[in-house]
Order: sequence, then structure tokens, then C-alpha cells
Amino acid sequence: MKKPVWILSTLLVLMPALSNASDSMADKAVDYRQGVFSILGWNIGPMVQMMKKEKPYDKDIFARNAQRMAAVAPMALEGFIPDSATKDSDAKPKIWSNMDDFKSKMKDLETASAELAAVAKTGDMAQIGPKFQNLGQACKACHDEYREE
Ligand code: ASC
Repeated sequence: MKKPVWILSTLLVLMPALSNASDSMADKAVDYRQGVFSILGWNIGPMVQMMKKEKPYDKDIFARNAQRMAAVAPMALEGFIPDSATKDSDAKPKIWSNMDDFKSKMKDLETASAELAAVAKTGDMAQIGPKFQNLGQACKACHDEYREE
């Protein structure tokens, strides 16, 4: 390769990494937690459809998605570092002045998703229904209080 070509291609390859490196810690934290919530949203979506009978109930997919949520939910809190209520974030600043309550709501999410994952394996709707309701409540409780609409 001619020199200008490889310099240019090296730059192009490195650019995304370089631009991420120049992001502030707050921007990275926002990206991180939005990634976590994207995973949660992606996985709860089909479960909601199954519960509403908009989609046939598939025990394995339901249990898999519940398991994923249980694995990922405990990763969210870490992204709420100090001073990370940025313009790209829907997190309300009052999260940081109510951190104990916020943590307890995050804990509720962890518990609800773990309990759903446990019963989802049985395929027994009598058990799944109430646990799914709890999970929806845990999502909503935090959104109502701490997420910008
Ligand atoms: C969902 C979803 C949420 C929660 C919330 C529960 O399906 O994407 O954020 O449930 O709406 O009230």
C-alpha cells in the first residue's frame, strides 16, 4: 500500500475508538446505562406480547429472555455515576439527590427479574403471571419517578 493510503485507512479504523476516548466519563456512563436498558427493553418486548397474547407463548424464548433480564438488571446501577445527568440522558437529576430510594427501586428490578426467571422455567402461567406483573411494576415505579418522558 502507498503511504498516504495506509495512513488514511489507519485513521479511519481508529476514529471510532478515538472519538469514544474523547467522550467524557459522564457520556460513557450514559451510553453504558442506555445499553443496559436497551437490552432489558429488547428482551421484555416479546414477553409483553406473549402475556398479551399478541404472540404465541413460547416457553423457551420467554424463559431465555427472563434469564437475560435477570442477568443484566444488576448491571444498570453502576452507570449512574455522579454528575451524569446530561442532555442526552432521560435520567432525572433527582436520582442523585434520592440515591437511596433509587437504589432500592433498582434492587426491586433485580429481585423481580430474578423471581420471574426462576418461575419462567416451569412454564406455569399461574406462577409466571404475578411475577411478570411485579416486573412491570418495578419498571414503571422507577420510570414514573426518575425518567424524563
Ligand atoms: C415494558 C417496557 C417497559 C416496562 C414498563 C412497565 O414492556 O418496555 O419499560 O414494560 O412500561 O410499566
